[in-house]
Amino acid sequence: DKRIRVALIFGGQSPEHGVSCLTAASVLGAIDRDRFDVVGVGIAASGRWTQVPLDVVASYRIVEGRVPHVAEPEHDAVWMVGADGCEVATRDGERLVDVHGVDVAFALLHGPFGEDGTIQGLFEMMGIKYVGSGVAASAIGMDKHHMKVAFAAAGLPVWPFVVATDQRWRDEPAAVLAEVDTLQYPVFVKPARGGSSLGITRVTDSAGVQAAIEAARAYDPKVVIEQGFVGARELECAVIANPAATGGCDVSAVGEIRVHAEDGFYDFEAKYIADDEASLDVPADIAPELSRRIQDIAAQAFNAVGSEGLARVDVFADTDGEVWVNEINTMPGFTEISMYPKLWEHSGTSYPELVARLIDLALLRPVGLR
Ligand code: G1L
Repeated sequence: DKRIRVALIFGGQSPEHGVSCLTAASVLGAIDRDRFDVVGVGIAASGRWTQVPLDVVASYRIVEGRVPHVAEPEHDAVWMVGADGCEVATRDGERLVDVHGVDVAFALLHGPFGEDGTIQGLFEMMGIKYVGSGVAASAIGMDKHHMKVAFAAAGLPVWPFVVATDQRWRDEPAAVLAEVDTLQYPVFVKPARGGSSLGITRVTDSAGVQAAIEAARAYDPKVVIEQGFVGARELECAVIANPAATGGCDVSAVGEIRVHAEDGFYDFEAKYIADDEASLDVPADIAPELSRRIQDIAAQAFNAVGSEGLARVDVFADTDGEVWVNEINTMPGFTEISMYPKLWEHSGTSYPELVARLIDLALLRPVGLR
């Protein structure tokens, strides 16, 4: 068997465990099995790793509104064997299954306290190539504070925000609240490293800020408070690395998000699970110059955080066509119906092509220092 062995890793200890399983089923359905030999590696809610048969991965779907999950293993744990026989053993394994000679890992995981660059670090130590961003860019992409710092340092336009670190919130909450008051309301109070919309509150006046910060702190001790953008258009652009291209990446057509959630922002369900297309307009109905400006900002944002492989960049535009970068997602929703694949589909790259190209990009990268 000369095929390239791909470990498809999914589940995990994050609120997006089920989404990750659905994504694994999507990727498995699109991967070229003549070229790639896939091994399913599930991380159960307990954190235990287990090999999952591919027919089980293929069967993951929403049943009566419930997302799938990785079944808790009874005995299994997975050893992954990387370059030069580097191994990783995971928790509580009694009977260990060997997953030998993984050439490339495709980890469909993210979340606040686990996969924020950490699994990429594991791959680095094992000498396994992997799809997507490296340790630093993955961590920066999970942290709205560090992300904005990287954007600002690269000279990109960033909309006003305030950071409430744990230390500062405990030392001088009044100073934080005063700083938030320099923003215009409404503001959005968010856990800095939340991978989803959990813990986010829209606040319309200063009276509500403290409670919203406390609510966000239930998810992450670091909180960012972003000035709301009344009347802004929310536009998105997908980026994929292309070592041969000027700037090192290709950009997709620009899409526009139309908010239809009742509470006025794009919620968890709409973002990851909704199967209607009402949320995305591709291509966005915007002037060609605005589209080019957004694509240019997307490519710069990709490089500002040092992303590799892929990223989705979200921006705000006002009625005069001025653009601010809102955020980068180095692990964007990646089912066939997610924004990232949809943006590429409208730009002429199919979902199976995307999957193959991402794995090929991972294989191109050297193992070790980059
Ligand atoms: F590996 C990639 F390609 F970099 C990658 C990793 C993770 C792409 C997309 C994702 N996305 C997800 O894992 C998720 C949004 C489904 C979170 Cl659970």
